[in-house]
Amino acid sequence: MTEVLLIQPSYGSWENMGARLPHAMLSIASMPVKKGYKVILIDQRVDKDWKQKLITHCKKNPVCVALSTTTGMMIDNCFELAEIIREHTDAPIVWGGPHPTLFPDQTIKHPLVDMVMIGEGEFTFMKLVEKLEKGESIDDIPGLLYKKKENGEVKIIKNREREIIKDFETIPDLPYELVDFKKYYGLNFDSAKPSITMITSRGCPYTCGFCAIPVLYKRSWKALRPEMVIERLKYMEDKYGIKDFYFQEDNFAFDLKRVKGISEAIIKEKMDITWGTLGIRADTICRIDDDLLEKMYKSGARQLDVGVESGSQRVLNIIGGAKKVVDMQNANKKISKYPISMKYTFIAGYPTETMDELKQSVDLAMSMLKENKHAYAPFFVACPYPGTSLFNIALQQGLKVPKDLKGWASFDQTIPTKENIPWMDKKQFDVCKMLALTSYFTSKNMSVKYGKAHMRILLGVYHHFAKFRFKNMFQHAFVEGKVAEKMFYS
Ligand code: B12
Ligand code: SF4
Repeated sequence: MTEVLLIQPSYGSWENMGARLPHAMLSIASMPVKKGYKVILIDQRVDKDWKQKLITHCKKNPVCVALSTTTGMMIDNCFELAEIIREHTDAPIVWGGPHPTLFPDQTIKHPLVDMVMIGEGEFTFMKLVEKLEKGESIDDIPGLLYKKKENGEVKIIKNREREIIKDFETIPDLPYELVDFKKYYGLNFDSAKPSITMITSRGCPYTCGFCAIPVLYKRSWKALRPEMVIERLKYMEDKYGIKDFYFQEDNFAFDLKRVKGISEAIIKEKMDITWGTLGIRADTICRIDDDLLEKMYKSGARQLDVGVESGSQRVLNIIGGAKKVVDMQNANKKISKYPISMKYTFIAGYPTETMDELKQSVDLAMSMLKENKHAYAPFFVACPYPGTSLFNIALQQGLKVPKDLKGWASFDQTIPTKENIPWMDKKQFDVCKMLALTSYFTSKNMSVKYGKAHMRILLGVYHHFAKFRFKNMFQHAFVEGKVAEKMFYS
């Protein structure tokens, strides 16, 4: 049978910290694998021989080759891959993921793109594979853009729009056999226990101004029922010995009945696991009663990530998403009784934020860290990613928008650049960048979490200095910022 080739491109600097499972690729592979297709997944991030493998499989003339990308430097990595693919096969190169979904018409125009798939790929990619293999017309696949040759001319065809998938359980379990678990991490980079990311829900109904999720998933939310989550957890534990799970989703706890069901079932099944999640809101934590909190802890909850964003209610109101400072404080107080690692993320430099308001964020972070010894509070510089209302604000403020797909490759805020944040003056920008680095080391929990032994010692010493800088917003002679950029991003 002809192969289906999926390539997970590198993210760039993020790999310095390790790689998580390639969820997009595993997810779109799930149906073809179930139907018996020979699916090959090459992960540029973790596979040293990726290039040789890519050439070998391209030479076998696959049905198509799939690439996935967010906005930013990943696009350049896709170009590198697509050039190799072009050289060795005529198979169509299909692009998907957040960036092509936000800019389908612009993406398809690039010569290294043959097809663009908008939005969730599971069902539509399956259809595409089947039709391409049978040589059938692909003009009834919703959400697909493709190039068609007619009378020697290349035309761009845009099929009808597609709908959001309604039932999450209709997507088969991921074909984990396509990857080598040892190359990935979940909750902690150096966890003694085998640890992996898992996704049990998708989407979020809120509308925070910096977040693309409401646009990508049209404010929808869907999830696996607790029974299904447990079935999948048990499978992972039994088959692969995984003991540590990180639910990498946007709003894991949107339905508290579901969280209760999952926690109770883990306890009932006597599963010896720990878990954490990326998606839990502070107001949700405030709604959790003591009984459920106890059950969550007993079932293994050990890391919760909460988006605090700002210590100023005025700024929170501008961000949107119905967040309240008081909820952050109450949630922290409630959870501090448990040895659960809390990651509180803040955004520095949102439009109209004053230095005083930024200081309110610093003070809130410090008070939360003081109250909860299991917390850490990383700051990020506000970045106007496309698909967000923050992006529209940036446009009004004169943000220069890339004109084509190549241009978007340099729109990467892993290291924030002043040009992409037009509302900020230089002084505020420098302070925000300083906070973004020092916040990581202000809490000892964070400085000991990552890195090898010698790095930990070094970071342990730096912690005191970082805390001083952070607390006092002291940006003067910030040489370590330059060192960090060189170490991690060059
Ligand atoms: C985990 C995560 C990370 C992790 C790991 C990423 C990973 N996947 O391993 C880390 C920490 C590295 C990370 C970093 C960043 N991230 Co991030 N991340 C996420 C998060 C929360 C989950 C990603 C995931 O696993 N999704 C699950 C999979 C199944 O969904 P998916 O990738 O969208 O794929 C589906 C469809 O898009 C489609 N599809 C995808 N690819 C393809 C390909 C083909 C051929 C087809 C047919 C379909 C298809 O089908 C899939 C199944 O339905 C998402 C939010 C989200 N819910 O997706 C943000 C998100 C992707 N990140 C985002 C951002 C902004 C960043 C950073 C820039 C943050 C920063 N300031 O540094 C960096 C950039 C990294 C980079 N170079 O790309 C934005 C991207 C917005 C955009 N315009 O691109 C998102 C959407 C978050 C948001 N709230 O807006 N991120
Ligand atoms: S609650 Fe989280 S996922 Fe939902 S819109 Fe806000 S930031 Fe995005």
